[in-house]
Amino acid sequence: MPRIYLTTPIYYVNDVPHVGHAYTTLNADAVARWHRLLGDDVYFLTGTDEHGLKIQRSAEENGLSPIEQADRTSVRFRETWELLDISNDDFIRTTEHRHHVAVQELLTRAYDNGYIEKNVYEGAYCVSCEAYYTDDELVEGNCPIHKRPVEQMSEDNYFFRLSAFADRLEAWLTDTPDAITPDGYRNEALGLIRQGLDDVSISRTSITWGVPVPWDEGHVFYVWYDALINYATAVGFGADPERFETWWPATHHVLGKDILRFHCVYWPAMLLAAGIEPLPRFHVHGFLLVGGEKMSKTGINKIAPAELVADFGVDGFRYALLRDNSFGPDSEFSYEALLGRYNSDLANNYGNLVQRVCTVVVKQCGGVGPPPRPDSPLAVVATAAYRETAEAWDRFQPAVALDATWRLIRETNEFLARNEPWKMEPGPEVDAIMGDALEALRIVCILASPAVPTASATAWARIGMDGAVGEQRLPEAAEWGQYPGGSAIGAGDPLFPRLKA
Ligand code: ME8
Repeated sequence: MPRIYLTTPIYYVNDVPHVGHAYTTLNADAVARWHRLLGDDVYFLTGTDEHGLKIQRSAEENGLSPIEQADRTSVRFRETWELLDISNDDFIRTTEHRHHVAVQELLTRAYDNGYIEKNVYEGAYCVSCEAYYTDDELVEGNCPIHKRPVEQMSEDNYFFRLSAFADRLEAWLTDTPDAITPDGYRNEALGLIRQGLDDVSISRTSITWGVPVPWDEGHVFYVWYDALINYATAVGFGADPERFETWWPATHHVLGKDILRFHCVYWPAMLLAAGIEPLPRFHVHGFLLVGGEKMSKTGINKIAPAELVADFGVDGFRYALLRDNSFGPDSEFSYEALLGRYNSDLANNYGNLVQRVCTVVVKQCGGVGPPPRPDSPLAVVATAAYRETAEAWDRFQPAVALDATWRLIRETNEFLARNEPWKMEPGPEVDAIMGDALEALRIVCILASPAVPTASATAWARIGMDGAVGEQRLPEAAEWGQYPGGSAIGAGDPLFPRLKA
């Protein structure tokens, strides 16, 4: 059975999630759901990153201990993912015992292999990034990401010999065209490697909130080198070698471009240092911008997912965010754009199709769904829509996949508008048209379910289909002609009521 292990970044618990975090998690969730439809064995992980100076300081500001801060905020992430119907199989917290074991095991292997050594570190540090910057990476003396002042730090550190891996990393990226998608980000990672890789400091003595270095008490691992290892922890690294070997070759990491350097350069090198292969695959997206600025926890432009769910519903928010913001480039986020998407694609198209089909079948076909015609003009449309949808999910392009699925919705609506079955007398002609429309709708419910799982389940039941829509198996279930005919069709409230501006 094909297998896929999908991960999101583990988010910092200094503050609650915003729409930017929801964007990453939703894209990963939709891909996970697509792979379940394919019958693949899926393991989908998300979680929270709880160590380091950033968390220690926000705890102090809130008058809490670091673990209290982590407990309170981690739960806010969990609640948000429940609200958004995220289908994760696991939720990891870096403060868990299983994670400490894995971090110590992986880094001890790298140490034993001679890739970690002690030295003094001095440099400019951004607490928001939890990262050191060289002087030429700073923008007017500020952090290039947060545009805020950096701090000068000096400490006795353990260093990871990143420089030893430059050639192997370059060979990996040139030999594996789909190692990082979209392709522009692979070029970015190659650029970073070709610029030259310095060794990096991976431990701190100035803080205690972290995983202790097992061979030198008084040092804790620096937050990034603890955090990245979560991906290995969750599939059994250091505890269950058989489980780890089952999942690791199928690893796909989903992330924003802000953390590309850590994921696509440092993490593969760490894995090689610990003797772990094959290297994972990476799917990188750009920033959601508000007024041209990155939506961020420290900015004033952050929006809570719950605010949008209140207006659009869970499925409405899921679909509009996924469809309106292509995976890869930066994307300007706007409420008006979401509203436009919701009304055009959900209220006027998907919702309207369900409503129309059910109403006409109730009125003109006695409430019983007729079977489709094998030679329906919609059959070729459905076949092409499936092919394009599947191909786009496979390339990790949810927005493109949904566009292809929605073409089948639009064409089915146009087919009905052309034939006007609502004006016909009951009889074979109207039955033929409605059988075709029901079959197209059956396929749509399956293909749309990764983005709009609840509405698709409702539509599935309304057209009289048995079982769960999420348990259908592709590609067989997308083949034309399977609508059984003879099922009772139910009418109901609009799935996506039209919203006013
Ligand atoms: O970096 N647009 O956590 P974090 C799109 N703990 N995506 C956004 C976004 C935006 N405006 N803002 C945030 C960390 N994101 C580390 C990760 S992983 C081992 C450790 C998303 O809470 C995007 O996925 O700062 C980005 O990479 C991530 O949140 C950063 O989350």
